[in-house]
Amino acid sequence: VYEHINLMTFGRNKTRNEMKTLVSTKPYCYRLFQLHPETQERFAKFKNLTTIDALKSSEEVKKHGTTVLTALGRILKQKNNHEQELKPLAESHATKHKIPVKYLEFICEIIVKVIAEKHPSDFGADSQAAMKKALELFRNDMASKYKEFGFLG
Ligand code: CLN
Repeated sequence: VYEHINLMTFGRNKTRNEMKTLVSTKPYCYRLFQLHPETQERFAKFKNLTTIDALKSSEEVKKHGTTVLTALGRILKQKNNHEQELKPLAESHATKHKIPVKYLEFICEIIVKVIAEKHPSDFGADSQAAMKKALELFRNDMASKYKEFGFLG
């Protein structure tokens, strides 16, 4: 994600590591779990984290956030030629984790909101719109692949 944002003016003068720090991964996870508790139930490994403090201090949550954002960043960098990256992700989320497309909408919305809140002057309306569009394309392709795997999400 940070690499994609980097491509879009935000953080133009920042190094990759600075961007990593800026786009810290945890707020996405606990915001998602707070707003949409049903999403947390899909994670056997996070079931014991029942308070916001437990979520905030969990190394596992941090690790998973990095896994997700790294995968998403890799996909966005393909600029829509992401068939190869997307397929295994769609397969696992459709057949193994059974994640409705609606949940993907939730997390995409939160990703844009968290970045916008944290960096209001750098991530303005244009960047937000570009990011939303990119995430929408990602989601649509995930939904099509879901169907190929027989999951109607
Ligand atoms: Fe996810 C695992 C990327 C949204 C639920 N997810 C993974 C893995 C990713 C990954 C890479 C590890 C490999 C694998 O199983 O496949 N997830 C993403 C990306 C997005 C994403 C990219 C969207 C931006 N994932 C979601 C949610 C959904 C979910 C829509 C619920 C809330 S957010 N994902 C899972 C679950 C696992 C997983 C349950 C398995 C976690 C584990 O037990 O290790």
